[in-house]
Amino acid sequence: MKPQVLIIAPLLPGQMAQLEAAYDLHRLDKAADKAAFLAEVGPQIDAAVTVGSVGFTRAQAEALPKCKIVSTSSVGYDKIDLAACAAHGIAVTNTPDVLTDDVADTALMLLLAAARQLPQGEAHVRTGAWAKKGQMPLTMALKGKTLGVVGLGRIGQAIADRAEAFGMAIAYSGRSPKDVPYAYYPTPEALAAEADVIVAAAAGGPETKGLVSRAALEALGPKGIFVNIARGSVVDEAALIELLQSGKLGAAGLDVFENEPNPDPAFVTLENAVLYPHHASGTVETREAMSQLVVDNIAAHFAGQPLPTPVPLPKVAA
Ligand code: 8YV
Repeated sequence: MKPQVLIIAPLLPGQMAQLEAAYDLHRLDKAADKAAFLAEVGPQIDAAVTVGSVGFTRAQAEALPKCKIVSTSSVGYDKIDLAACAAHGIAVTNTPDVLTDDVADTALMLLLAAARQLPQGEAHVRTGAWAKKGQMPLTMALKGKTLGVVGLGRIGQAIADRAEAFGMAIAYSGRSPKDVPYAYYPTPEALAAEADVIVAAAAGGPETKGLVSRAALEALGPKGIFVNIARGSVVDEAALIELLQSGKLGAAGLDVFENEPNPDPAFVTLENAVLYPHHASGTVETREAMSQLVVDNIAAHFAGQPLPTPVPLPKVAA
């Protein structure tokens, strides 16, 4: 009998075909009554596939007594209940590295669009304002400015590399200093006081909820720019909206929001916010690489080989 794999959220078609050829798939993503479907197939499931925006819950772990691995097509795993996976002996894998460049590119795209006012410039052309009103207002150069990275992990470092190529100085904040040639600050507030731009690149989850506080956004100031390619939970979103509305924060470039895919409706009223629908890894090339890494992790599990990209799990209380 083939291993039984639960599809909580699908991969790209090429990788789904690989899963279909190797395993018996059970499509929870297509089930009308998901609770009934889980009750029926849950006891036979050996592995599960999901994505970052969907995750894996404690209830699902409890409904899959035989499941030994959950593989997510995402680098973030803030919607996966790691404690439940640890308690039920379920390994977790994610998809780091293959998406680093696209996510870092998106951070710079959002920063440039916010700093050079791309949405406003496009409107200036499309609406005929250029002919009627002449040149659009002057904007902000990146060269010579300081970029503060909140969370200098793999993606944060890739963003810093790109920003340096644009002539920016780099500073960062995080739990502890790293062996890097950048100024370190212990908090985002301290970092924002010294930076012209801050980019949130920290992992999502309870430990980073509200990490970029109202005080940090206020410290950026009316010419400051905030970029978020991490998670909506990483910033005080109410403060972000209020400060953008009042002009106490200059601009924002946002790929992630609370309450996706229905972010706070205030965002679409903000001319000084560049908005992107959580699509930083959303290229054919990167999503195929992420999907393939999920397939490879599942295959390694069933072959009894080391998992390519395991997620560290919390220790289970004795
Ligand atoms: C995923 C992401 O595509 O990798 C992550 O953590 O946020 C994105 O790249 C998204 O989570 C898929 O739902």
